[in-house]
Order: sequence, then structure tokens, then C-alpha cells
Amino acid sequence: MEYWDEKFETMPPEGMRQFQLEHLKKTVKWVYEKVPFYRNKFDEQGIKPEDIKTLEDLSRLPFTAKTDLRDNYPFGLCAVPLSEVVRIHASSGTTGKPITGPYTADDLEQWTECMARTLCAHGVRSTDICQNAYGMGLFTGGLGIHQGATRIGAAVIPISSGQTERQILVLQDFAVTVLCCTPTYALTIAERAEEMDVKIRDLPLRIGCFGAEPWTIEMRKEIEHRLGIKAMETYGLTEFGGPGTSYDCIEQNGLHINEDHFIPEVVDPVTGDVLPLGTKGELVFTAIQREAMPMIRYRTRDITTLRRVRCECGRTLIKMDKVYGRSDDMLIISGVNVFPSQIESLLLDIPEIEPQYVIILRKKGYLDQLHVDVEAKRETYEGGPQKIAEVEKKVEAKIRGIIGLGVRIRLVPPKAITRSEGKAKRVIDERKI
Ligand code: DLL
Repeated sequence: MEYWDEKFETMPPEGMRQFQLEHLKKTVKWVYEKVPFYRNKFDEQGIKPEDIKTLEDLSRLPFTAKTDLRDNYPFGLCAVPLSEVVRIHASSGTTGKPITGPYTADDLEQWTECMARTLCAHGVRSTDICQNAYGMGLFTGGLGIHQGATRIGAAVIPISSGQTERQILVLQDFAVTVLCCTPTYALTIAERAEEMDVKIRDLPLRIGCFGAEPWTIEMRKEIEHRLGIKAMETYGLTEFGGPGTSYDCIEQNGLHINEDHFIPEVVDPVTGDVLPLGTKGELVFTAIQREAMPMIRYRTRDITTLRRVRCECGRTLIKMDKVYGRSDDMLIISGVNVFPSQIESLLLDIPEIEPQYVIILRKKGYLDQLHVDVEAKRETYEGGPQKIAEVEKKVEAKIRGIIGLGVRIRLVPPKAITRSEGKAKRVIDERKI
């Protein structure tokens, strides 16, 4: 078994707790002294840095939320002068202002190491040829992978996302062994290759490094099958430097969190109460080694479960389940809570359709209506209206049976749904709230 940083990746839990406490204390003092926002918030709650004596005291600190970042845009939460900042990334942010991510030189170094750990756990080695099809730019995916793969010594191809035919040409000609992109873009590449009659399964490609959006286990299996690879996953967010916060090991049953950098908690999304390990809730992180913008108890809005389990890979780092969805993506349809991932899991089980779909929510009078447009496989579509109606009924019955909601399925022709090159948009909510 190979680790990138054996000391931390296999550290006994007691040693890790001591390390975390020491760095938590330093970070709380650091932000209290350097960031008026934190000082005011701690003062309001009557907490001084010296009050943090044990790891359990973390729960006494106030939460930080996305709105705090927006209210202090662009650099209000930055703990160092901009002269010490060497890089600034930002999240795309579909609405409002983006979230900024400033880094000092040391922050960049830590991020690079977190990414090297990640890729090493995925099985990437210095002999690999790594096609980096994450968006290169303000988005953290591209440069994060670039730095980590370069640190490992792999040959990196910084192709960025898009231009799918060129991606396929490079995959073939450069004998690429590792593909890095969003899972939905991997699927777009798989599909285009099939149309071009390129058999990616027969190429040297062996590992995928996917992340940046929720995807189900069914989707992972589909990608593994179509590309003939092991589809590994990384999770992260701009607020914590980008990808590399947690990652799959060869076991592929939960993502190890780099907990020497990020202390995780899971809380009840409504009350904010800390939940015990093994319970599903909202993931909260505290960054304990970052200098420029060390977030304290940041509410990620991502829903998962933390598990302290013995992993066959030998890593002792705590694991989080595959992200189930975001609390703000949870759809409340006629009072029923539904995650898009539940619908995706069901759809991917049906052989007559492609894994391309859009969930549309409408209102008729006071009633919510759930519509799902899903692409028919070519054979299904060519089967004619009767075949299409039959499959639509089958999908409707399946969703109704499991989620308990009436749904209107519309099978659309092959290619009718826009393909993703980055993070896919799966939900359109047309209801006026
Ligand atoms: O998406 C960082 C990243 C780049 C992660 C490349 C992995 C690979 P943001 O654009 O700030 O950063 O978006 C962060 O994306 O809060 C999650 O909701 C979602 N997300 C990221 N990774 C995963 C994942 C990057 N593996 C937000 N599974 C996060 C599910 C993910 N959701």
C-alpha cells in the first residue's frame, strides 16, 4: 500500500486529536487577532481564544455561513494583507457574488500536498499521464489537480474542459492513463467517443479522478463501465482551498478527510446541533492550518455522514459518505423532501434510457408538479410512440413506488438534453415561491 504522507494518513486517532487541538487553538487565536468579523462574533458570544481547551470546545464557537462570505466580499475574511496573498480563486456562483478563495504561499503548498495525497490514494503514480479536463481558471478544480499531479511527478496535460473531440484525440494519441474532470463531463466524453467509434475501454486509460458535483454510485458504475476505468472521487470547496478536502481510496466506500487540515462535524441543518458519528446531516468544517482564510465552523450545506471505521487501505483518517446532496438543493415537492440524487439512482437502473435528465418543478394551482425529462436510448426511441409510452409509464411507476410522489416522465429524443462540460444543472424550479 502506498501513501503520500504516511505519518498523517495513518496517524493513530489519539495523536490526530492532539495535533488537531494544537492547531485549532492556534487558528482561533489567529482569526481573533486578524479578522474583525471573527473577533466581533466571538465577543458577542463571550468566547475568548483561551476558552478553547479541548476539541469538544469547538462546538462553542459560532458557525460561519456562505452569507458571511458574501457580506464580506471580496476579502473581508482574509487574515493576511493582500501583499502576502499569492493566488486568488473564486467559485463560479450561479447567483450573486462569487465566493473568493485567497491563498498565501504556505496555503498553496498545503493544498498541493492535500491533492498529492488524493491522487496517490486514487492510484496515480509518477509514471501516469494525466489529462486534466477540469476547468482551468478561477475554478479550483483545474489548478488543484495540476499542482497535485505535478507534485507526484505524473505527466500532466492541462487541456481544461470543453472541445470534447479534441479531448478524445488526446486521450488516444497521448496514451493517457488518468482522466480528471466532473463526472458528468466524463459521461459526455464517453458518449462522444462512442459516436466517433473510439473504444475508450481499449485505451490505456485506467483511473478517473472525478468530483465537484454530486453523483450517485449508479452513475459511478455507469462511468466505470463505459470508460473501462476505476472512477475515483474527490470532494472539496473553494472556501477550503478546492478539491482535496476528502478523497476515495481503493476501497471506494467513503471519502477520507484530510483531518489534520480540516476538522469535520455533522450538524442538524435546522437546529445546528452537533450530531453523533454515523448520523446524516450537514457537513461543517474548520480549517486549522490555513493562513489567508481559515474558515471556522463553516456550514458547507452538503449532506453526508461521518464514519470512524477501520479502512482496509490502512488510512486512519475519518471517512465521509458520498455527498447525498446539498441542503439547499433538497427539493420540497408537495411537502415531500426529495434529493435529485434519489431520482438519479432510480433512473440509472432503467436500461431503456440514457443517464441524461432534467428535473423540472412546476405549480398547477396550489399543487406542485414534478416533471422529469429523460433521454431515451436510440433503440428505445426508434421503437416508436408505443414503446416510448411504455417506458414512460415504467419510469413513472418506479419513481412513484419509491419516492411516493406522482411524476410526469417525458422521454426526449437522444441528444435533446444539453451535455455538461463542468458542473451539470439538473434541476429547473419554475415554481414561484
Ligand atoms: O467544486 C472543488 C472541486 C473541484 C472538488 C474539483 C472536486 C473536484 P466549488 O466550486 O466551490 O469547489 O464547489 C463546492 O461542490 O460544496 C459541493 O456541493 C460540491 N462538490 C464538490 N465535490 C463534490 C463531490 C469545487 N465529490 C461544492 N460530491 C461543494 C458531491 C461535490 N458534491
